[in-house]
Amino acid sequence: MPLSLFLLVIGFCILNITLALIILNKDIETTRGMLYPRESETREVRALDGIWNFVRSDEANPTQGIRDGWFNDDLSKSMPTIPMPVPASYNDITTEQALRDHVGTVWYDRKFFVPRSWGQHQRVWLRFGSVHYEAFVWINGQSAIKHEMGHLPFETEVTHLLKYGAENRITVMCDNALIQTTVPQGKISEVANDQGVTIIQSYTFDFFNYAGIHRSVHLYTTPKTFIEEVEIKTNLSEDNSVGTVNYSIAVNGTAANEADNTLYARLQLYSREGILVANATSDSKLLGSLKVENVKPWWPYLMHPDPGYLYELEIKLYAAKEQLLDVYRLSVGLRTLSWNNTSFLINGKPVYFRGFGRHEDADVRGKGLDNALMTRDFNLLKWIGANAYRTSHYPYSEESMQFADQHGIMIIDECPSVDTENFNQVLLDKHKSSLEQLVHRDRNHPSVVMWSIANEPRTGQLNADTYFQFVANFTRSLDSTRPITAAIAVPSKDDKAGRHLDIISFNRYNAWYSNTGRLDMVTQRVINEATAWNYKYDKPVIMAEYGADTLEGLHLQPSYVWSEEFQAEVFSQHFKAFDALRRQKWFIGEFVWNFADFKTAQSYTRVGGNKKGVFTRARQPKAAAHLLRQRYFALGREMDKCNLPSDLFTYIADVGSNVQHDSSDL
Ligand code: GCB
Repeated sequence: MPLSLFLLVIGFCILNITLALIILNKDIETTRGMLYPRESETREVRALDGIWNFVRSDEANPTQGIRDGWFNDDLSKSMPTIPMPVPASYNDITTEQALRDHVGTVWYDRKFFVPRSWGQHQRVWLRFGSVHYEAFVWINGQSAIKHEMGHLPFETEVTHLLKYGAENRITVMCDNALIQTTVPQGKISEVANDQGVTIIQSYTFDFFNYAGIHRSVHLYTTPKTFIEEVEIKTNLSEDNSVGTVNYSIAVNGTAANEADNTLYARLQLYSREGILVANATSDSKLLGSLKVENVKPWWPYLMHPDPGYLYELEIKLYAAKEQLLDVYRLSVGLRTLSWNNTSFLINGKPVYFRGFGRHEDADVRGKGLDNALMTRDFNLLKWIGANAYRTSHYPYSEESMQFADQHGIMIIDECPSVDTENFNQVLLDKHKSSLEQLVHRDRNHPSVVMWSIANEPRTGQLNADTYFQFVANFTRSLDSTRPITAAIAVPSKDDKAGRHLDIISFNRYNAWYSNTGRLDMVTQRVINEATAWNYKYDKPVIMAEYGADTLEGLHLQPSYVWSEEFQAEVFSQHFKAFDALRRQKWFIGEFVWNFADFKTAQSYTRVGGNKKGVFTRARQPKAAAHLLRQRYFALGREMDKCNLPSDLFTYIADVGSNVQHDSSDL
């Protein structure tokens, strides 16, 4: 190569590296408050869920409602409204394609009464469980709060905006547009159609961009000076017999600003049976710890006969002279997490994850919180013997996190970064903010055992290294008690992010996206890829996604892609690989894609959505569910000596011990 060309190449490389370094690790705004709304002696909670009024804006004129001040009066005075349930995604509620595929802003409003009593000696807060993607909120025509980012809660004080003993109006504008600097990213373009031009939202992620007020809206009261934040960290003695609950409390209110140390907290910890097991009085910094003798640790499902054991922590905030200000209660599970380059341990015991990637998704309600569906899903998780799931590809409802705590289901808690590419400063700041909001919301859940900082980011790109170094280290600075992972799909040789993670997760679809239909090209490839990841980074490895689209009711023998037989056989070929890998201690988990069928954008590769579910969208098992159930319980039996359900194997024939299928086979 001539010298001038060589210098040019070197110059180009330096320029690229410099550009990569231009991403700065800036400080971001931190969340305050946001404790889950709970009633107590000092607090009242009221849900504003129900049927709201709804308007879809003109796509070509998304800011019309702001310019025309639709929030100043009832929406129905500005535009014809339709009824819209809250919580729910709005997309599938009507029969109109225009609403299903709408891009841009929509409006909601409703009226509500605030009791006269709320106007005295207390403060009132408005809290949204989540609105996707961006929300603007007015109370009685006055701006209350604005929040960007789906799947995460936000709240504001509305004491001064409310009319007490009178009717009030809440108005919400929600914008679902995703661009290159939103999390997740998308693209908006104008495309010619038969009527002229239309606006198209495109995105690379594989789930429908459901939007609207997805989770509950609450009004709640607090005293003037109140418990604003609680952070819990737990520990166990080496023999798991003595537990410690370290707490730190933050207070909001005038009394907190007085530098006279008059505030303190009394904490009481109750067992599940309601017996007081520990108590403490905080110092004036509202920090301290509780010691629990003969502790019952929090264990994952099937790892212990009494999984998901939770204590109740009662926190009472006092001012001088024993004046009780506020009471807040929360569930606490005591457990330890540790990890090294071969394993992940809970309470000192190595964990093998057997679970799912999931979605919050259902017919009609989309991503709207639905308690019936959530309860059914947890029953199915337990029926199938899973001990974990990843909240692919965004934070799930707070109610489901509480369920996971109670049932001992381990959560890999994922932020909304999916298919991230074109790394830039604005994106980095928002990505970090999504993790800050997530860690703040979920840090006290014993079920959360790992943070997932992204799904399938384009980690082969040049500045992925710097970008993920910042994201991973930032997450670690927020919580050093849990390991960090990301689900990666680039080949291990191209990846630049893994070195910043604690645990490597990879997604791969052998016999589906590669070598379609070839069941003989699965097992060795999975072994090779997992081994390559471990070899490159010397860290524990999880297969975070594998699977095959399966049309319920399609049966083909010999098995053929899309049939129920094929899904079962793809799983089985993976099981062989997982068992070979399990003998290498660093392989620590298998997650099927997906728990249930779910809706996606329209595509010729998707028949009514992604059909890789082990359960149908109506939450009924496909054939592979029964196979997976036998494996998950077999693993639980082998590793943790769990009991097997009596209906795990169906009676076949009394023809002697050679063909007997029961627990003695496992
Ligand atoms: C993936 C993605 C997931 C998709 C899945 C699929 O790798 O992480 O979001 O749904 O593949 O089925 O294509």
